[in-house]
Amino acid sequence: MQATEANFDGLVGPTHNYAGLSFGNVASRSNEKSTANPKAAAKQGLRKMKQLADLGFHQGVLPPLERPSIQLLRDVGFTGDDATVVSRAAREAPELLAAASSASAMWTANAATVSPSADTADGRVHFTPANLAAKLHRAIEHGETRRSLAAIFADESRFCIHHALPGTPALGDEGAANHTRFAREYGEKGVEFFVYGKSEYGGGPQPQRYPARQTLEASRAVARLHGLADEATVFAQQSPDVIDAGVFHNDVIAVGNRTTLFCHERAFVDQHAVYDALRAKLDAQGAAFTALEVPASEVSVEDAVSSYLFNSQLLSRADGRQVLVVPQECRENARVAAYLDSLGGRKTPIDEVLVFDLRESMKNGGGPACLRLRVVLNVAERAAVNPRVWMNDTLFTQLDAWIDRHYRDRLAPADLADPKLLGESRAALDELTTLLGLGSVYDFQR
Ligand code: SUG
Repeated sequence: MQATEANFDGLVGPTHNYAGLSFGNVASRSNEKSTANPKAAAKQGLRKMKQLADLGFHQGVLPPLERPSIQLLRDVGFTGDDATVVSRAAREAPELLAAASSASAMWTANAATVSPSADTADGRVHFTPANLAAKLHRAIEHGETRRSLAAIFADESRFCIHHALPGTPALGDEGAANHTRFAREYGEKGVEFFVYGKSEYGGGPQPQRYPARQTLEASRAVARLHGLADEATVFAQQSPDVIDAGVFHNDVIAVGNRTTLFCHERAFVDQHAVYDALRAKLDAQGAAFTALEVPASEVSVEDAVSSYLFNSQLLSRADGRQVLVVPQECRENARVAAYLDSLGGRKTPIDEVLVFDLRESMKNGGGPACLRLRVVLNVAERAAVNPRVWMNDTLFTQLDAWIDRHYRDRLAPADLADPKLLGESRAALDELTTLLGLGSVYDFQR
């Protein structure tokens, strides 16, 4: 059946800030305590959505979560009315208030792993919200994420939204950031590629400096839940050295689309065996796999981490040409810019490069690919999605004005103690649920 890929970007929430919460994510740590601009962040993300929608791509929006999370603060023992909870947390445990206030749900590549209906045993699109167990500020996302997904993909005859895996280190799951789906055509049966940082029970190499957030055991669990066939899955380990160099998710070192894998030469353990496995399984589906590998002699792992070259979106236009969507940091790194400029002269599957300013998100380690969740949908499934979340001229104008009404243009870590932020954020989200037709997805609305 005819299908296309839709990208659902996370709308940046009103509490976007730099709290340095992600050890192992170089940008997050190096920008800790700098002052953020939530308004600019939300507009940068919105402009990417609009421009891609204008180019003819199916583009949806996922809402921010309720932050600060009063639920988290109550769960760790703060009591009183909501304003008292925030002010006590600010005084007694500012690090917990920072975790409760993170707008990290904007990186929807970590919202869930998604398998298209052509791949699953029951013919539905399967979603498993990621438990994000590695970091407190992210481990509190999945329950609310599941509610938003259920409000958007509500038709249970077409969509199956699982619960997150148990949130424990053995089953650490970071969602689609470590998952790529290959297929000749989106609507045909494909091969799902799961990349893990370590195996909890199977031994093998592990990073020494920074944590591996995704386990093989979690990846296998998601494949089982989604009813994926063994002959249509490949599991590969990320190189521990690159995790130690700041590649905290596979989507910082590799991106795939249809039959193309674009990656660094040091992305995986036993990289050529990984290509062989993908090639063989795609070949069995009648699809020809291509790896476009970037050598360290042209772009080092450090260049990849600072520029986010591979945290790009590789998108197929209707005419089959592939577009690479990169952050502007790629133009600011001379070697990466030279590599991108050379693409035209080489025979590669990338036909065009589009550059976006996503500076506010990038400073927390979130590039174009982090900001989007890919959902392959056939025509009937697309028609079953909550229609209000599709990006178009009207929604763009409404959201742009909504941001102007509700967002601050400065947010420093000390401002998280400001009790007014909670009310501002709730007012914004309350209006947003009406705009997007989401019903009462937030705790404060129930
Ligand atoms: O989980 N940064 C996020 C970035 C996620 C990027 N996603 C993908 N690669 N798909 C993270 O490390 C930083 C928040 C702070 O420090 O304030 C943060 O959570």
